[in-house]
Amino acid sequence: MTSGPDGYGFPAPLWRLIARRRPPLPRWRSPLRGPWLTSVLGLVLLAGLPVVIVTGLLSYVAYGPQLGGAIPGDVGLLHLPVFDWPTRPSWLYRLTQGLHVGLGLVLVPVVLAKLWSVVPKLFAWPPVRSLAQAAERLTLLLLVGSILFEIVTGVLNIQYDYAFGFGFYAAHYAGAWVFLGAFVAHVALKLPHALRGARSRSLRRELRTPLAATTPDADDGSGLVAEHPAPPTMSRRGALALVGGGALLVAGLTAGQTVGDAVRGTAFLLPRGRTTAGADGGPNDFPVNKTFAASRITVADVGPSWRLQLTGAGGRELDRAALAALEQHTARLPIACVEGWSTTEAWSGVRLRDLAALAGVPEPASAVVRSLEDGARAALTAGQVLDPDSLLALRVNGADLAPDHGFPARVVVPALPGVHCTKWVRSIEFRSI
Ligand SMILES: Nc1nc2c(c(=O)[nH]1)N[C@H]1C(S)=C(S)[C@@H](COP(=O)(O)O)O[C@H]1N2
Ligand SMILES: [Mo]
Repeated sequence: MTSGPDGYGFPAPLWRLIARRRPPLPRWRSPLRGPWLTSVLGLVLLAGLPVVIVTGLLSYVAYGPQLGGAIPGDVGLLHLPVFDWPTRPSWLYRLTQGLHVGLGLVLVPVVLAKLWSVVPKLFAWPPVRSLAQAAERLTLLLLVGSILFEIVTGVLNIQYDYAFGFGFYAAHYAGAWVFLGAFVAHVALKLPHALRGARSRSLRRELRTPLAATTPDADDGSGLVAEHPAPPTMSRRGALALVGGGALLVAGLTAGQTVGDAVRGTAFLLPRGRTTAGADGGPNDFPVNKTFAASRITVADVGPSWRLQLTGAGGRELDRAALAALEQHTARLPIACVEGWSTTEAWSGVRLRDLAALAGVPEPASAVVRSLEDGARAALTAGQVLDPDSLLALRVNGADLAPDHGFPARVVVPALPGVHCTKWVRSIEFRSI
């Protein structure tokens, strides 16, 4: 836009000067850009993004910040109201984290289309017209910057590509708060416009309007509509189909990582998770996160000399035969990774609550599990130790655990984030306070 109705508060001669000095910025000409398309895409994001935000924050809680289990540990003012993450339903984290990653990926084409639809505003001239408008542009910078940052860090993380050289969790968590603040401000400012924009055309009629009958929106001063629109090369329904098709394609390429089994092969965005331990179709044939080889544990460490150390009121050591002689319990439980993939298997072993009783702490306040792997450690809440399906698993699907899945013993707890289902367990410490 090269003229302002009243110069936006600039003295008139100055305004004319600035307006005439417009540098050779691109002139966007798509006739599809306008309040209707931007509003429709915005309302889709308004429905979907809160789910991504809430499930992301829930993942932070599920990691157990109260037991020092969350990353980043010290979040200063950004701490959430923390509660003990439940163990029921056992697929709770599988659902919340599957939604966080899955829906987050599915919405990427919608976010990109929304950015495409508003890009002329980035090149508005003059760049700043008033204090209020400068403030609004600043929130937009934070909004766009943070959502792109969250998408890029999130996608790199699920591909195990730590190219960014800083801690993923701290960055993604801080970015989430920037996004949340900017998103709330943006919705508060724009919701009335979005509702009006979406009502400016009938969706049903647009879905029946072919390319030949596609006309530009009327210029409403929103800065979205092209001043000199080019002839359309695509109808609005075509644009929606393109975005929807992109979202469906991403959904199709993602769903397999949590639906699992036969369709896991279609999960093209699933990284190393496609590696499986053991024979094809065998009991240990399901995704492996860190392999035994990558854990740097020696074969001797998991050989006949392996002992489980239990500490609590007293100390105890059990070898694998002694563990296998205790009452065994089988439960079908998911391993649900923060990266969005999950797999449900039948695990057998000793109940954690039986081990707590053996250690002389039948009512533990918490427990700390340590692995043979250097630095691998996880804390469990009382509820997670006492759930009747919480196991120190020795076997999976009727066979001994493969080394890649944590032989000699691993923790599996219903609804616990996969990262805390410690493999190659060395010790469990049951704490009474
Ligand atoms: N000792 C140890 N335990 C671990 C891990 C690890 O790297 N080291 N990875 C965790 C993560 S992030 C997940 S998702 C699950 C995956 O279990 P799986 O490899 O048997 O599928 O193991 C968890 N247990
Ligand atoms: Mo994980």
